[in-house]
Amino acid sequence: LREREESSRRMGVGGDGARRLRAEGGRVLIVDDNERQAAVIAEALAREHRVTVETDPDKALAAIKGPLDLIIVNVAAEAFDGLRVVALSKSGDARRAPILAVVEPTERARMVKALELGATDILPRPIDVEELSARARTQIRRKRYSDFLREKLDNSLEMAVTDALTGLHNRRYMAGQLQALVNRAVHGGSSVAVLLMDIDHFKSVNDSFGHDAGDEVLTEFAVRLATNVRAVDLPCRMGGEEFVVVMPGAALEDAQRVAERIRRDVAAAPFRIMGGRESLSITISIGVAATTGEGDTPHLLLKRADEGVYEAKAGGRNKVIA
Ligand code: GH3
Ligand code: MG
Ligand code: MG
Ligand code: MG
Repeated sequence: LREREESSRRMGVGGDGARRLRAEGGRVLIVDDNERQAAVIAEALAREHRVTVETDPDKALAAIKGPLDLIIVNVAAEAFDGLRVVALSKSGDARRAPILAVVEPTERARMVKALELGATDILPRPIDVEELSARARTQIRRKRYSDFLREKLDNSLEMAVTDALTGLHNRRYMAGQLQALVNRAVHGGSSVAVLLMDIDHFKSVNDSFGHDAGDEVLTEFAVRLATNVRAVDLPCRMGGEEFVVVMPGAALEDAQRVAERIRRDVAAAPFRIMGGRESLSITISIGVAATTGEGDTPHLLLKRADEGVYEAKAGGRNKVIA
């Protein structure tokens, strides 16, 4: 939950993201066998950026694996193939880092090759430190901005399929996954089972202790749920105090066993609420259904599980009904 709050905060343009964008300093790697030239470049950039120099080709190939905001490669280097460093940078962990290629202006073919291999910009020799600083700053700024956009996109994609309170998958995600799994089951693939869970007398938690305490129960329930299913299972919050676990490959008996384990784990130890000041006994009712190989649809599966919940409630709650 805390992670989620942090990622929402990171998303805001007015928050940390913007501050990070404004910060000019970047992580710069200089790959150059010409020590004097490398020193000139490093000195020009060191005031604004965090600079690392590699004059050894093998070490350079290791260094391009780290997180970087700019790689400056001397493609006119004598001791090693700078063009190879450019090419390898584009396919490694640092592939999103822009590459400034230091070139000999007379070596047109090499310059073109560097650009073809993925260099973002070129820097002609002899090095003009002002031009260098300006080009480096521009490349780093662009890199930062595209990192920012990518992170924002990742976060919003994640938020679209995640329940904000518990961090479990949300109903929309569950629906998509269940549809795909049922389709596969219908076409002769492996079975899929669902558990539908409803917290018993949840309204009385809210009525007695307030809505925030109710939320604490939901969050703690999510933890007990998620820790009692297999890694391939999909624990989801449908909304309110209703949860689903989708179990790929599970037969009805497997699902019943898991459901019984969850039911027992919830009932076994009271839920601590209000910062640990109160504790509450909670129980849940669970309906279980699995694909039959004939006429299965997500809707029918969930409907059968829901009938199980209904029966469990009618039979006194704290029960699993398949
Ligand atoms: P039953 O045993 O029959 O399931 O009884 P119940 O009280 O759990 O069922 P009911 O459907 O009457 O009440 C569900 C309550 O859940 C009502 C609603 O206020 C509460 N609720 C729904 N969503 C949330 C939420 O996000 N947070 C909190 N705290 N309460 C919620
Ligand atoms: Mg309910
Ligand atoms: Mg209800
Ligand atoms: Mg309920």
